[in-house]
Amino acid sequence: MRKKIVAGNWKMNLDYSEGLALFSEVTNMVKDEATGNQQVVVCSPFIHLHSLAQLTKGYTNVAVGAQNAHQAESGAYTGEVSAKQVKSTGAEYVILGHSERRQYFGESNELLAKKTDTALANGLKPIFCIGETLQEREAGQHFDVIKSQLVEGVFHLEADKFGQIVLAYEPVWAIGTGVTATSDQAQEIHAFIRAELAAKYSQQVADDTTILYGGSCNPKNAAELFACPDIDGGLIGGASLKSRDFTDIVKAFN
Ligand code: 3PY
Repeated sequence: MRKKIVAGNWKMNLDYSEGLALFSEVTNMVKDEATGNQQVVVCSPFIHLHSLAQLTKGYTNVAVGAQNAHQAESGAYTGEVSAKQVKSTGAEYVILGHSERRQYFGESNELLAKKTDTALANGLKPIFCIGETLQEREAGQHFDVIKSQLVEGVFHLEADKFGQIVLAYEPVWAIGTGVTATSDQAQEIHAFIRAELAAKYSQQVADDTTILYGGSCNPKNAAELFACPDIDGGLIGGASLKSRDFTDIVKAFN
């Protein structure tokens, strides 16, 4: 059975002590909420990773992730952080291909394919983000855009790697805008992604892959989104910075 995940994306927020304080609050509040095959993941800035990973000890359903990692194993890349370094903090996941990285840092599908390989080779589980812009949706290109992000970003992988990958559909027009895709719009794309996985690999791979929805997911809309058959949880931006809201989103599984 595929995992259900609520992952927080703190983005470039919270200083060191604020991050630790929020994480302690969140773990206390969610520890009895995420059970069985449900997992809570907090993707923090690099500065918090090691300390947060230490704090997850004792919680089976809480894990930590980074928000990026470099495609090279190591080397002269001033200011960058490698997948191996992320892994050494105790982090389990890494967000790759978030639209903010595609947009502000020019990350292409080709680069993201390399980052995915390096992350997997170092034992990290990528949360691989895909999603169309408003312009692309209005031009009716959203299915084509999603398909090429899948084909160029992750479809070079062997089927068995999909046990280590989470996909996240994040329509760019819903990120940080307060606009959420309706549950019908989100479900339509999630079903499409699953059908593409089945066509490329197998129905088993499609059924076993966790696909998250991201983009202004909040305590009010989470339950309706998570009730959709192909939506397996959320990648949560702003609401992950408030322990009560984040916990309420985790509770929306139940
Ligand atoms: C958002 O919800 O705004 C996000 O970008 C989640 O990654």
